Amino acid sequence: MAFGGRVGRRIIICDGAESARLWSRIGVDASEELTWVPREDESRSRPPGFKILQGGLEKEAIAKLAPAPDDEYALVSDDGPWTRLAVREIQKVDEDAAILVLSDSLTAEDLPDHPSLRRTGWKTLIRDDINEEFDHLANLQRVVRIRELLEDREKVGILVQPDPDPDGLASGYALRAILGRKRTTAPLISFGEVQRPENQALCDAIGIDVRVITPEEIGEFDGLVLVDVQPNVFGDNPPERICAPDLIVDHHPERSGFNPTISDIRTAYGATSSIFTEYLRATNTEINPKLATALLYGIKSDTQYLGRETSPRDMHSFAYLHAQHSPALLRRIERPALPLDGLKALGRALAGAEVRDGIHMLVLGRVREDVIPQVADMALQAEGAEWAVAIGTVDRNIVFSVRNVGYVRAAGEVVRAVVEGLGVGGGHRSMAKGIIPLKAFREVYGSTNKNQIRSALFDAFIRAIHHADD
Ligand SMILES: [Mn+2]
Repeated sequence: MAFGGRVGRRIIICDGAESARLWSRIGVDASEELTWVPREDESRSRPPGFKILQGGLEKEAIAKLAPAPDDEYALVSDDGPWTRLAVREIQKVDEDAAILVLSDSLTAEDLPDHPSLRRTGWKTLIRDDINEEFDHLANLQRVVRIRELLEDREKVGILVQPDPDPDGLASGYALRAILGRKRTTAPLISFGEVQRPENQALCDAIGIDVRVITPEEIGEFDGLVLVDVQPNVFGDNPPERICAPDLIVDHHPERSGFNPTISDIRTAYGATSSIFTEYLRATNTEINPKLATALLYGIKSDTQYLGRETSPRDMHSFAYLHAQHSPALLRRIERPALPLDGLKALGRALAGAEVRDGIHMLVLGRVREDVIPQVADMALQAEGAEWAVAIGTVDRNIVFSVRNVGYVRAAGEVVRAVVEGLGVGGGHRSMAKGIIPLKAFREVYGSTNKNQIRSALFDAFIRAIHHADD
């Protein structure tokens, strides 16, 4: 049996003129053969495009439609006995025919047993689409107001948080597209530069630049928008201009005491990028592959790949963007090119690799910081590894990235225990990062050579991982 593309017809059988007219309104598909079974009082009101099945469904009526084995059927009716009869008549010509019942009032109990039968209702189908359209409409209205508010401004500053993350960067980039502005008239601004390597990779891949400004320079902008951030992030006493911006679009818990002209704060959302995806869709703004990739990455990183605080809205936007994004660009962002000396350091570390007590620890020596998390990702693939720890020296710090298989103690907790009293660290269930100043490490362990780092951190990880069992 081959399940190739079907070549059969769709035979649509409507119970009465009303259901036939409903079908003809949704548009007639060339592969559909429309059949109308008149009710007693409506023999003269044949809906256009419909064949008539005179005399009801009895007396081998279905055979008159010249059914073939590949044909599919739809029965449009709210009448139980009519539908049961229709199914039985179809079974006579094709015992395992595919049958769709379109009805809002019939339930599974009203329908006969038939293996390939599905039921759905017009109202459910249309209701979902109508609700979605109303959502688009509400978003459209918000964007219309935002555009009106900002259209006469010469220079709109799009303020993201200091050391902006992918969600903020993508949202700011999307807002500029929605406003139809260029980087000169709507620059992304921040009080701190983009620091994390993967965020820098996003900026490089997409072509996003962030201008670092001082609080005084806020005065150059006659329009100010806060994206993925609220004024409280800028200290206890943020500049007055920041407390009364033109617009705030964010998903963090709503803070009071500020006076934006317009605010759209949706705390149920996992990412501000999802809000901007809705704005773009509602206004039919073109989402090119770069923009789609940036927003997709924004949602992905803020929700830990749709795992944390993700709403169905984020899922919807993610699925929509996924169809438009560039996989090559996304790879460039998520897997930044490794420098050769980083690869050589990895080679040396791998030469002595071992998995002991479920921990695969690789000590890289001095490397560029973004090499460390990439090595940790890879190291978890070692046979028997439940934990991967990649350790490198960056500036005056020991920096390490931790990954685990997910069903062990949370990585963030383990790292906090490891760095306690020595440095800083934290993270989530299966990913975490720690930083210990070389000076602090030397004070406790005497030396900072690779062997000392390996043995001291290995012992600390063993203690932290098994601490939860106490
Ligand atoms: Mn965010």
